[in-house]
Amino acid sequence: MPRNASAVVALVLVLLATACSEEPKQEPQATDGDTIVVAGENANNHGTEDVAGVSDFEVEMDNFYFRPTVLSGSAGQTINLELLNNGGSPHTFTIDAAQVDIEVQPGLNATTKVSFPESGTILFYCRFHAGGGMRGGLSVGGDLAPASGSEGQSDTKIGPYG
Ligand SMILES: [Cu+2]
Repeated sequence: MPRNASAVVALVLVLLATACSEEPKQEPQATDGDTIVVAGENANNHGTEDVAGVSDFEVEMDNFYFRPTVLSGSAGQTINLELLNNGGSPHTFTIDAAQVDIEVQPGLNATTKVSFPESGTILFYCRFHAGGGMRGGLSVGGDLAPASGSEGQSDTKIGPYG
């Protein structure tokens, strides 16, 4: 019996190791990635995407970052974001000025329509993990300074779909 039990434990460990190795290889763990300053706050950096002229875009929420971390758009642009939680914990997409606060459970998604500021960056963050750098921004042209002008707006729909 002890021998069988340890064989089971070993098999479970192998399965866990396999699951972990399926993380995207080019992306470092959040704690290993670089940190950038977005609208005056530290953010775990998982890339910047140019979304100027794009009307729908997917943002991954994971442990503990947003990918992409910075969306670079144009002044006043509106965009529909699909928030997809690929992590193992609930995460939120929260923008104080726009009164956006969406909690997404693991494996589910939600959509929200948000607008870019006139200049600079509007900060978004996860209420649960912002202290660990789970933050990002809606940036006009890649300028990461805090936003001026529009405070943003939103139209949120929550729930799994598609
Ligand atoms: Cu989170």
